[in-house]
Amino acid sequence: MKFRTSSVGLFIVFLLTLFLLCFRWLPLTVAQQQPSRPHILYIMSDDQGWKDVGFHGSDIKTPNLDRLAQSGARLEQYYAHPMCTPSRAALMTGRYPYRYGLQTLVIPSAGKYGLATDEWLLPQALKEVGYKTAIVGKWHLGHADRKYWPRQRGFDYQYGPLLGEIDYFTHMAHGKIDWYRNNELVSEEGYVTTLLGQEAVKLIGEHDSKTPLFLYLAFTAPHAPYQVPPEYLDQYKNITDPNRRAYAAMITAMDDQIGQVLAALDKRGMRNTFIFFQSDNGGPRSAKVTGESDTSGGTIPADNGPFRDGKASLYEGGTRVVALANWRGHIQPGSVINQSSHIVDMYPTLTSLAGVSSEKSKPLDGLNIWPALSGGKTSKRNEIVYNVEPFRAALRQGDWKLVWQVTLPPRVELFNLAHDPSEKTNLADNKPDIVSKMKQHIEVLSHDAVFPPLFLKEAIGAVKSGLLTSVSTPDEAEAIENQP
Ligand SMILES: [Ca+2]
Repeated sequence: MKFRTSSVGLFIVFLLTLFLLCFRWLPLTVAQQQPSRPHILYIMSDDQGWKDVGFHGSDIKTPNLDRLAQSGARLEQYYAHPMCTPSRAALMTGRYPYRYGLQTLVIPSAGKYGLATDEWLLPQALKEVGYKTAIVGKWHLGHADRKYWPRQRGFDYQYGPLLGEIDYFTHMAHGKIDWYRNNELVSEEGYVTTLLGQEAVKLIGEHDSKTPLFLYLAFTAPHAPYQVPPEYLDQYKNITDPNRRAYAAMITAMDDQIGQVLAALDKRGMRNTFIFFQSDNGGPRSAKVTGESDTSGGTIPADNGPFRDGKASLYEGGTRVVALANWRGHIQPGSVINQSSHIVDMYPTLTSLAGVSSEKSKPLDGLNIWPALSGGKTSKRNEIVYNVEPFRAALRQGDWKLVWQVTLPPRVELFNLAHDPSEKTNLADNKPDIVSKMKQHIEVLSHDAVFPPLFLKEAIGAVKSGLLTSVSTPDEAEAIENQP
C-alpha cells in the first residue's frame, strides 16, 4: 500500500512536471512561430536592375535600402515575373498569373481587361483580420473598368496611378491624367516619387498605431521615362550618359523617400513593422521593353549584374530581382537568404504573420517563407515556375533551369544555376533525361493555363475589328507609306 501511495505521488509529480514543461514550452514555440502581428510595409520599385543598389556594389547611392539590408535579410535568389502586371498580380493573389490569363506582357493603356475579380486578393485577406489597407503608388492590374480598381479590391485607401507608365511631372499618359486619390482624379503638382513618399508619410502620421497597417508603397521609379528633379541629377555629375545619370538619380530620389517613410514609422512608434522591398522585374536591357516613352538619348541604363538579359526575358536578368526583408527583433541583422523563393510566396507569408485563417483564396502556388526569413530554416520550395505562355516557358527544379521557346523554330536550353548563374552554357544536349522530365512537367502545368492570355485575346479582337471590317485601298496604303 505504502509502495502504491508513493507510486501515485511520483506519477502526480511527473504529470505536474510535464504540465509545467509544456506550459513553459508552448508560449515559446508560439512566440517563435507566430509573432504578434506586425504592421506591413511592402515597397515595390519598378524596373530596377538587380545590381542597382548600394548593397549589391552599385555606385548608385541607396543609403536607406542599404541600412534595411544590413539590419535585415537580403534575399539573393528571389524571383518575380519578368514584367509589371504579372508580378503585381502574383503578389496580390499568391498564384501564378497563367492561372488567370495575365501571364503575357502587361495591361496596355488601351487594354480593357484586368485581374480576375474572383481572385481573393492580399488586401482583402488582411482587411478581414482587422488591417487597414492602403496602396500608395502604381496599380497596373486593370483600369478601364472600376471593378478592377484597388478600392474595389480590398484597399481602404488609394493614391497614385492606375496605368503602367506616366510622366513624372505631368502625371499624364497619352494626353490623359492618371493620378487618383480614392478613385477621384486629382490634379496636383510635383514629382511622382516625392508625392508618393509624402503621401505614405502623411498616412503613417495619421494612422492609429494600435490598428495593424498594410501599406503597399509601389513606386513607379526607376521605370522610364527617365525624369528627375535637378537636385538629384546634380548628385551624379560624374555619370556622362544622360539615361544612366537620370536613372541613378531616380533611384536615389526613391531611396530618400524610403528614408522619410522609415522615419515616419519611428516617429509614430510603429517599430513592430515587417518591411519588404523588391523590384517588380529585372531591369530592362533592350530599348523594346523600357516602355512607351522615347529613351533613345542614351544607353539602356539598368544593370542586372551577372545575370543574363533583363525585363521581359525568362533568363535570370528578367526574373531574379533585388529583394530584402526587415523586421526588428525578428529577422537576424545581416542575414543572407540563399534559398530560392518567389513573389507568390509573399501572400501566404504575410497572411500567416497577420493571422489570417480564412480560406477564401483559391489554391495558392505560394509557400510561407517565414521559417527561412526568421531562422534560416530550409524552405520547402524546390521549384520556380518562371512562366507558362503559349509560345514559351521556363522552369527551375533544384539547380536545373529549363528555358523553352515553343514556337518554330523551337529552342530548348538547360542550365545549372549553381555552377552557371549567368546562363552561358546550354547543357540540353548533354542531359536529355532532365530536359524531357522538365518539359513534361511544363506540359502538365500548361493544362491549367488560361488560353489565350488576356493580352492576346484582346489584341486578336483589336486586329479583327481593324483588319476584317473594312477594305484597304491603294490610296490608304500610299498614305501609310508616306507617314513620317
Ligand atoms: Ca516593371
